[in-house]
Amino acid sequence: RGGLDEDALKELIAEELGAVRNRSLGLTTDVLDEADLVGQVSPLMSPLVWDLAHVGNYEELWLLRAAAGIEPMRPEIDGLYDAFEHPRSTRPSLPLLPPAEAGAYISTVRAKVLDSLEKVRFDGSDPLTRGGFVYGMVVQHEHMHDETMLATHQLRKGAPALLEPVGEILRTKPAGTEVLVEAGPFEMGTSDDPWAYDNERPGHMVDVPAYYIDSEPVTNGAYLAFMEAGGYDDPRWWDPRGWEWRTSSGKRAPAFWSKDGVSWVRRRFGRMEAVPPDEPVQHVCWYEADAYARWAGKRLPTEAEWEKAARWDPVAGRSRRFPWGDEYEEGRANLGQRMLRPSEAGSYESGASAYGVRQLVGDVWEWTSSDFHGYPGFRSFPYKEYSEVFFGPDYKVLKGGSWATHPLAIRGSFRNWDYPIRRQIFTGFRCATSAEPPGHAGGR
Ligand code: AVJ
Ligand code: FE
Repeated sequence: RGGLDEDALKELIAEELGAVRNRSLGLTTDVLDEADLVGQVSPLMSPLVWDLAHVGNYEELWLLRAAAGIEPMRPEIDGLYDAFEHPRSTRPSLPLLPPAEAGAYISTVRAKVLDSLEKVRFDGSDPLTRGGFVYGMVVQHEHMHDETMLATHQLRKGAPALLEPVGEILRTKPAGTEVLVEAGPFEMGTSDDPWAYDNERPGHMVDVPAYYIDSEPVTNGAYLAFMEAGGYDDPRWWDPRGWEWRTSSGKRAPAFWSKDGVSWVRRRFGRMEAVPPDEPVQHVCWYEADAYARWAGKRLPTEAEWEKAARWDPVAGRSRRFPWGDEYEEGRANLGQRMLRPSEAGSYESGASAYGVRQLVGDVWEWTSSDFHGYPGFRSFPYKEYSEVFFGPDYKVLKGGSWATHPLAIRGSFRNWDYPIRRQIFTGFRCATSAEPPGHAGGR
């Protein structure tokens, strides 16, 4: 992106559009039959054929109509694929394009996009097209929906549809240590990342008191200790709304876990397996993460604490794009659906942040204690419905991306958000504690 001339950037965009489309097809029409594509596995998720046509419709709205000034192809279907007009639970009853028609529609859109790409100027005064921003937005959007489609696959019952790639970078140190981040300011968010979303902007200095943060995500084994200590039965550990969720839902384990005799097993993409103790726990909601942290004598990190541990380089006095530096590098994080699971906690030494904290990017999204709000000076761009309409106390911020997140759709400044009861996403957490202020008797 930065440093590329316009032609090279357009070539990269065309390549990435092709790559993300291959990924989308590999999660839909390449691997599932018509019934699986139009069916709904949960009221929380869209039928996969909705996601497929929706990414094409979004691409038509932004890259054909807005960026290239091309007339609407099928304005009569816009409403069907407007996420605000129709909540997920209602989508299977809509007159959606059947899979073959959806496939034809999105590939026609794509052909017109590639055709118009050379005519769109990236150096004009319009911030939508400047630096190729809107193309980056559309590539990221399709990758985000691919991760959502993976969550749909995970919820789906029946024979496995996805092949699991092999090859894993294993941990080089045991989990369970924490790192001190000294008090002081750091730059949160960004003002110059060309494909950053509005909610990541503007970059601004935030002063953070000293704290300790876990050097890896909380593992299944550690979470199991909380379960075995009666954590799900003790209201002391739970936020009052969390206790309400706990008792009304009847949940007593992460999603997809069940007991097989005396041991815990999980269903993962249609296969049953023992719960691996050293893997980061995933499919826990914010209330479960919050309760675990309190039981452990800790708390969830704030969004600022998470981001400082991930991005701040105290020697250079600047924030990095990724924990290890400014460029994405293969092998430093478990991203992009290389596997269908997180790597063991303690892996990716080469992906550690300046503070020595591992797996902040990749493996599992991480719950933070923070509500989703705009930064000081926030300006919605290019549309309010991407993030601004979600600001407020209802959503908690998630950071870092998961094994299912594509590298182009994640960076240290990226902000995700969801309701505190949600468990179908690929989310875990790590804990933090406040460090004693200097002069405080006792210390740690
Ligand atoms: C940023 C993941 C919360 O999936 O609801 C997709 C992304 N925005 N289409 C979502 C999004 C529009 C969004 N999240
Ligand atoms: Fe969308």
